[in-house]
Amino acid sequence: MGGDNTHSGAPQPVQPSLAFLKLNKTASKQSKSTYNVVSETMAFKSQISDVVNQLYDIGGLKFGDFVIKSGRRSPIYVDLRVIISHPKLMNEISKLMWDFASSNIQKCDSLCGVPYTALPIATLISARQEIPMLIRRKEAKGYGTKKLIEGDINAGESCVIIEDVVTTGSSVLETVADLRKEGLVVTDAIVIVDREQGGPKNLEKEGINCHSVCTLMQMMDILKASGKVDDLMLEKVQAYLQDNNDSTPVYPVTKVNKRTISFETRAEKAPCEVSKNLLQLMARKRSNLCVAADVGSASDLLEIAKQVGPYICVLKTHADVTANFTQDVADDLILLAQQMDFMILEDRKFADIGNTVAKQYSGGYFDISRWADLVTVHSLPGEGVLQAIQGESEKLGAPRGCFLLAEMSSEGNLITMEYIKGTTQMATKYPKIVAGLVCQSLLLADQVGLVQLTPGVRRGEVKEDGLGQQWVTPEEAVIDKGGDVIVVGRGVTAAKNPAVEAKLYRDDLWAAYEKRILA
Ligand code: 5IU
Repeated sequence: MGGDNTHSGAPQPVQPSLAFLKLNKTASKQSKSTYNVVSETMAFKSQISDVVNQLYDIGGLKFGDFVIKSGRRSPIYVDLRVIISHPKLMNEISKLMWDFASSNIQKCDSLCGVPYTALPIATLISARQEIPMLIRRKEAKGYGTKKLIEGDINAGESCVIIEDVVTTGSSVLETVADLRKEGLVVTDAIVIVDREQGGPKNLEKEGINCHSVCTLMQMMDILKASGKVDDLMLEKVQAYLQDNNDSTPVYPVTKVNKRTISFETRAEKAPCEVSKNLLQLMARKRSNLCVAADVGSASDLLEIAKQVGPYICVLKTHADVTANFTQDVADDLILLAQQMDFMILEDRKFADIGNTVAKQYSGGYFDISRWADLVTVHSLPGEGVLQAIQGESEKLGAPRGCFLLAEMSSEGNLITMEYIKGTTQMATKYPKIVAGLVCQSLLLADQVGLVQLTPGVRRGEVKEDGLGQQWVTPEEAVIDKGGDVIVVGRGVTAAKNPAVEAKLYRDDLWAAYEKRILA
């Protein structure tokens, strides 16, 4: 319909569809008496309360300490995937969502559920209301039509998004972006739970009205009233929301998103010479693996470097855990790095005043700036640290860079949203010396030259080390967390054959990166 304008250049009026007429019928609800509106609101309230209680009972709402999709920690986990095993509840939810939101939606020619949880919900609404459905693939097919959107697409027609949970709104925005690319008009999203972390606001900025059946705190109040959570948990969730009320979307739609851009292209745009070189190296060597060589002796360090050298883009050292780490050892490392094409990152985590950091960085026992291409730096003391590193590297005349520490992988760390925000602001102020961020979630998505270094990765069943370290899989680190360079320590160094293990990690991590840039 939309593209068939052969007779005149003027846009054709869009025909009102059956669904539109149906919606207009529901829209007339707005002229009801106040009594009806009040009783309807009360009916909704009791239905919402009933659904929330049932969701809790089937394990869709869990309390504890979780890492959610954005990579952030949360005391509550909303996992509505479980509803597919409870068709009656799923049906109730789909009905409630539609009844709750439809009167406030002007036009709906089609529905699109955000994969995967919302797909069956959208299907139920589609079948009941007789509104056609579209499906957005998470990955374009590798064969045949390579279509991202399945179903009849008529450019100019409207599509309403169906989603289970909205946090920052990034998943909805990804779907919106793909639908809009096809010429569809997307102005509304119906969601079950708003986690109150800026989602509706971010959606509004992109022209989407978010109709959420309930918020996280409303859900908490309902569960408190039924005795399913106590005051302590209520306070924990409240505190969590206060700390995580950032409204910066993780994957902004209108801006550039480095997540899906190749390392080659990002290298071209990197303002920091070291990150440019690193991104080029990664593309050339087809490796995004960094091995953390926290080993006790200089001979072990050199041996590990030799074994993993062919598979890594970066070797991460902690010179202070390696006995006999002399400048000769550093020279041997430099040689290996040149021969095998990798960079050296000393994970020193500088955290003092600039004047002291300058001395710790250049000179002293380790004379780090002489041999390490990169170092890690805490943002805690303020900009003086970056000025110190930049000043020393200028004196040196060799390309040097640092990773600013924005988030940590360890459990119970005290980093807050405010701290992360301050750190990212600092990073953008020093583009020449800051090669990237150490983080657990995609930050500064539009700063394509900034490399994201993500530690806390290990394959296997064990997810923690008993001393606070938390591990995710290689795929989670690259795809869910947006990591570019992935740090693996014991996963490689404690293996029987570090070379074999490094190769396996390299292959998995690179495959995940290739999958990510195709998404
Ligand atoms: N490291 C982390 N988490 C962090 C930061 C650094 O694990 O948040 I900042 C370092 C510590 C260690 C390596 O050198 O990364 C991870 O080693 P394992 O893969 O063995 O846990």
